[in-house]
Amino acid sequence: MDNEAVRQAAERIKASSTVVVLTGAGISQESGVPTFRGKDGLWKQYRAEQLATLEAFQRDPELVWQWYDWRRGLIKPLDPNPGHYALVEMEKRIQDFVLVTQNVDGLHRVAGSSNPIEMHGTIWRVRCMECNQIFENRDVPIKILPTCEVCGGLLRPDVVWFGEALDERILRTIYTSLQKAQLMLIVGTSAVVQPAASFGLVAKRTAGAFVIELNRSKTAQSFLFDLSIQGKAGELLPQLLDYIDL
Ligand code: BV8
Ligand code: ZN
Repeated sequence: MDNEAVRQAAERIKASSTVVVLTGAGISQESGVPTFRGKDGLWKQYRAEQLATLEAFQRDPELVWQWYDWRRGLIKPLDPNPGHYALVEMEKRIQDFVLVTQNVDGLHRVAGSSNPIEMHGTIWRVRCMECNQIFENRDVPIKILPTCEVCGGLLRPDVVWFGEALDERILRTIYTSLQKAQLMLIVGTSAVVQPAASFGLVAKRTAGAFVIELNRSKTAQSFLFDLSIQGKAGELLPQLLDYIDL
């Protein structure tokens, strides 16, 4: 663990009043949630990109619902880890703090983050393919195939699939916060999936933000950022907080 880099990062965060944090699957890994592209990223030999699409769902809704049911069953008993909780504390210490997550596991909300922007939706909501009604649904197991209690239509997970556009309002909120960010913290993402993978550059280019990446390993974007610290989010974030509180 590069203590000097962590201390430097903490100094920078302490000196910032507007901070944007982007998290990916890496922040939930220590809670037991499999990441997408790591060795644990497969389910029955399928990759997320093959199942998390509208085409896959229309072709075989049972298979896609089996995958989501498996993930829901896996995630439901899991708890946030010290990395999630450190971000809850960090939010209390920073005047203008925005947390954007690519994760659909809902763990930032469980940890107590006040308003996590779940840009890819959440696995705990479903949406009717017919009437677009949205419901909170935490059934584990979930009935396969689940139907809408209003119109009887087929329900889908209320998440953003590959090839689907993100919610305009959510994107606008994110870009507005990136354009005024003094500092951006990018935690546990492989920076592969767009548009999230462009956010670090947007903050740098438009707001001159100081960008810090926390990840177990280097990513393709590490060279772009002001600080890239390797380590586990569940260890680095609490350490960052300790330095901030010094
Ligand atoms: C869109 C919800 C346009 C579903 C998800 C170029 C080429 C080909 C395709 C594209 C392209 N540009 C854009 C696209 C399309 C596509 C895309 O980006 N494809 C990728 C694969 C190239 N993007 C889209 O389709 C997006 N929509 O572009 O729309 C459009 C516009 C108008 C009209 C129509 C369309 C929508 C993308 C959303 C996909 N949905 N999730 C579900 O989850 O069921 S994405 C999915 O990947 C998850 O949300 C996940 O969070 C996300 C990103 O992955 P990561 O979070 O980074 O996770 P990963 O496993 O990859 O990495 C984990 C990292 O953590 C690693 O770096 C690891 O080192 C680190 N780590 C592990 N453990 C720890 C750790 N770090 C710290 N501590 C640890 N303990
Ligand atoms: Zn309906």
